[in-house]
Amino acid sequence: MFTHAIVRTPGANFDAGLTTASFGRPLFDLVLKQYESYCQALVVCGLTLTPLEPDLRFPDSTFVEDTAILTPRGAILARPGASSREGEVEVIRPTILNFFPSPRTIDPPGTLDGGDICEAGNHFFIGLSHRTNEEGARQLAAHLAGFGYTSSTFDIRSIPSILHLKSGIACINDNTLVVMEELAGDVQFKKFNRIKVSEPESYAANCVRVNHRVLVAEGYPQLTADLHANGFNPLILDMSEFQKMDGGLSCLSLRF
Ligand code: CIR
Repeated sequence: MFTHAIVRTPGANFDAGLTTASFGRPLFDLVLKQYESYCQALVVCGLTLTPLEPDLRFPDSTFVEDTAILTPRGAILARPGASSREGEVEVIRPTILNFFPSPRTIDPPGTLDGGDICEAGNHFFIGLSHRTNEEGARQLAAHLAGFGYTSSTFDIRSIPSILHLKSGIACINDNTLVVMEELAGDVQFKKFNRIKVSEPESYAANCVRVNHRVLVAEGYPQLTADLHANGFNPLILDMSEFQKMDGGLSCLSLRF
């Protein structure tokens, strides 16, 4: 069970962040409205929020997930692979220290975005992406091993439609993955119950289990129905403005 989440309000220059999407510019009023609904949803799921102020130096800094990996046994500060985001870790460090007094770090030349790390019980899948390199993955695997967790890497560099591993996969209980079709057949995922997400709904694969609910993006009826059919309780949120900046549900919070 999670009890807390760290979130950061989007800044007025949110639309200056990185993106590969071609859905147009985000509408800032709607960004804030969707962010508020997201925060309310976390509260409905039983979490106490630590809300951080917008930081205009870092337009992508509302995507706090990329700055750290928080586990029940300890934290690791990430080292984002995009140079415009590197400074976000120093900014969030004091907040993480309030909850995790001695976080491990990812050091140069390692790079690692939290969005590439998928926790599946005591095992972690580490995505190798255009943000997370082999050295970052190696350092994280060593830290996780020190905490008593296992890990394995999964290379997504040849899959242009996803930025991070968790853009295409979510673990919603120890035994169940929501996974986009392109990844679903991989041998690493075969021992899990897999709820497959077809190509037209692939954005929705970035869903998040938060205690008794699964947060799911609005507009993806097949995945929503499949979650119900598998005994999960989806909570639907409009994510249109975050999708314009390559963001999804998991990236907007650090949950622990
Ligand atoms: C970026 O490109 O870094 C941001 N615009 C989006 C980050 C999304 N983060 C995530 O999926 N964990």
